[in-house]
Parts: sequence; structure tokens; C-alpha cells
Amino acid sequence: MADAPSMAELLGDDTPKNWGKWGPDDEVGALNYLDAAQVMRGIASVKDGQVFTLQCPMGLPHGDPVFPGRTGVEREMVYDQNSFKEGGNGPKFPGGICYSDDKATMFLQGSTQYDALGHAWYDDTLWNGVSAAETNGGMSKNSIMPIAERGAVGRGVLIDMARYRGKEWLDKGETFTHEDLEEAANAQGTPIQDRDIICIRMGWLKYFYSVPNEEFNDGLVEPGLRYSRELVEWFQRREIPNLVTDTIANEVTYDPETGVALPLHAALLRNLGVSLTEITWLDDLADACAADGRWDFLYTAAPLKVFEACGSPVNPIAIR
Ligand code: UVW
Repeated sequence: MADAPSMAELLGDDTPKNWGKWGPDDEVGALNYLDAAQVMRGIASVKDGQVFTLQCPMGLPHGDPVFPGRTGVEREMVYDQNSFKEGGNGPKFPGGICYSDDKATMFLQGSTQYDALGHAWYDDTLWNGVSAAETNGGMSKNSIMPIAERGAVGRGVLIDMARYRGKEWLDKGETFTHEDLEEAANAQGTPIQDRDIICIRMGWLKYFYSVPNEEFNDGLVEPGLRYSRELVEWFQRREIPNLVTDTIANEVTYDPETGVALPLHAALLRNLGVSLTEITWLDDLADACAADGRWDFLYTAAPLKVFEACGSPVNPIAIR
């Protein structure tokens, strides 16, 4: 979109920022809101001990849902039963123990994943005012490591936008606002509270697994939250630490008004330090919430501790 304004023009010089709020060296941003009181608030929302793992599967024959330009995990066997037969490549140990081994090549953001706070930027500057030069050859600042070391634990609230709109999944390019989120949460009977981990289901992964890849990728513009100044202020005012969705990029791919790609990666991740968790399997959790009308839970997640990485796979757990 040649006529699209730059990110800086879209957001404006006075766009909300949390830079410096937790000191000049902070690399976890709004996860700082998840203090012990928030952990206890999350625990208080556990009523019957149901557990849900929120990672989508990796390496299914159908393929993995990934951002354009990435590929799904490629996994290969290194040792299997054949390796330990006569002439096989399996190592020989006293006693004859046999084992299977495999290895994978993958984009670290090619599955359910956390973005490092330095993963997306504009104007050569990352979260907290750090130079984008820190990404060269590895994320020497704002990598996934500090988030992996800290973890994210608090009260999660699920907003099922697909169910609220009476759809199996939202349409390509369909958008909604923070006001829609509040309305949907109220209609579900579990209003959003400050410092909640906001989980939004659009039925998007169900759509991915229900149709051929060609259909999914044809004219692909993901549904999601639409940028507005008011939405960014809402995230800042409500001190939202973490946005979790079942889409690949957490927001409508292109801002429908200006055509700018992924403005919330800039406004929320880079400027407010909100952690982004993408490609999350929320369908089973949503069914359980719909069954008894409780849409809050204890949310826990920790990405992998990968040195200097831009993001990492994760298998979050919701307990309700
Ligand atoms: C990009 O923003 C490019 O990727 P992701 O959706 O993984 O954040």
C-alpha cells in the first residue's frame, strides 16, 4: 500500500508510551503489572480445577498456521527402531538400550508463541527507547529471555468474539474495538477488570484447520482488533499486561482506514510493552466457559529461555 502513512504519522508524536515506567533497563514491560496480588487474583478465579493447555499442535500433516514468509516446523527422526537394527546408525550402549531421537527446524514464532518486546519496531527504536541496532545478529536487548525468566501469571478473561457475533469464525478482515471487547465481556457476564490478561477467540484456528491451506491463504487478512488512539489509551489505562489471541498476529493485518500493517505491534508491544501471545488454541477453554458461564481463569505461561531470540514457542495453561 504505497499511500499508507508511516507508523509514526499514524500513531502521532504523542502516542501513549510506558517507556521508563519500570526503569531504563526494563525488558518485560507491562508484565510488571502481574505482581503477587495479580497472581492471587488469578488463583481466586479457579473454582473446579479444570485444566486447559492452549498451544496449538506443531507439525500436523495439515500444516502449521504461520505468518507469511515463515514455514511450519520441520521435524525429522534421527534414531528410531531401524537405527538399532544390524547396520543401523544407533549408538551402542552396554545393556543394549535403544531410544528414539528427533530434531526440528522451525521459526521460533512458527507456533503458539510469545513475541519478545523487541520483535517489532519503527523509527529504528525498540521498546523502552532501545536502538534497533540491538537486533543485529541476535537480540542483545529486549529478547524473549527476560519474559521467559519472568513468566506470565494472572487472571485471564476470555472474550469469545466469534460466539458473541453468532459465527463459527470471524471473516477475513473483520474488526472490533476495545468497546466491543467490553460489551462482549459484559454480555458473557464476566466484565473485564484492570490488569486482566485479555484472551480473544475469533474461531480463527478452527477455520485454519477446517479448510485447505489455499483457501485460508487466499486474500489473507486476519480479523482482529482495529487500531485507534482510544484503544491504545484503553490498554494503557486498564494496565493490560498481555494480549492473547487465536490469530497469527493478534490484530487485523492491515488497518482498514490507512492500510498500515500491524499498527498494534507498534502501539502496544513497542510503545506500551504489552506482551503479545499469538496462535493460541482457545476453543476448548471457550466451550467450558460457555457451558457454565464463567469466563475468567488462572492464566499461566512461560516461553522458552532461548538466548537472544525474537520470540519463542509456548504452551500456556489455563486453570478454572
Ligand atoms: C510479525 O509481527 C511479523 O510477526 P508476529 O505475528 O509473529 O508478531
